[in-house]
Amino acid sequence: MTSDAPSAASRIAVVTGASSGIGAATARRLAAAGYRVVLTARRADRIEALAKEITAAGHSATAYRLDVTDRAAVDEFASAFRTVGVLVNNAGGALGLDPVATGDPADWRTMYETNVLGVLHITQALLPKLEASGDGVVAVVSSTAAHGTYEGGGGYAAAKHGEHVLAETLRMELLGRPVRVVEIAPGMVKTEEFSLTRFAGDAERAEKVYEGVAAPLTADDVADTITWAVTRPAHVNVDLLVVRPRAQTPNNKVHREQ
Ligand code: 8X3
Repeated sequence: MTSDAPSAASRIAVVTGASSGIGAATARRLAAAGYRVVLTARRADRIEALAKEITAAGHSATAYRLDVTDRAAVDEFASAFRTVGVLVNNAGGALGLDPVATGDPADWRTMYETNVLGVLHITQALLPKLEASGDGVVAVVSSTAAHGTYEGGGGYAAAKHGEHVLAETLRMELLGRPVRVVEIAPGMVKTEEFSLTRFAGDAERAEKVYEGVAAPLTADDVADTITWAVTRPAHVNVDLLVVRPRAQTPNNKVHREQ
């Protein structure tokens, strides 16, 4: 590392959506890298258990129940900090796989609220604390759906495109200030909940998404790229990192073994 690399030790990393999947894996990795990790999610029992696990492993973690779509709660959460080193905007997700012609507007609204407004709320609330750290990093976990679309993906891709634009714009607006904005755009990641949530708990349909795919990305694969990106020296901004499994190429094509 070069001399302008701040040490992770004693720096705070806030992770949203830390109750499972990419968020939980990222919390584990950032804690192992020396950050004092603050886990946030709506499900308190999950993040409390994870904080215990991380602490038992000799690292630092605390849990704070938070719904990022609740602005008042986000502002109260942010008021507890003087400085924050890293914010990982991971909370979000997909609902449904319906064509534009029949998609449920309520699903579209929820996806916009979680994937865009949730990121906006907590990023706005923590921005002064990130700047005060002298080298803040805002990581935005978007998706390959932030950079292209596919049949049935209209609502999710629209929200993820919005999240991408938020990150891109914020980076421009922060030029000259000590805050980096990093976007990680994962493709197919097999987590315990992403597809299950998308298909309202239909396990069979969720499993079919990954059928025959030898090795979709894991949550930890993505956590590894996030951790790498945010731990670069302070003058290095990884603007956008697109990560997919080898079995997936752009245009939503997936290799499935027979
Ligand atoms: C997940 C990528 O292709 O399932 O963010 O929408 S995709």
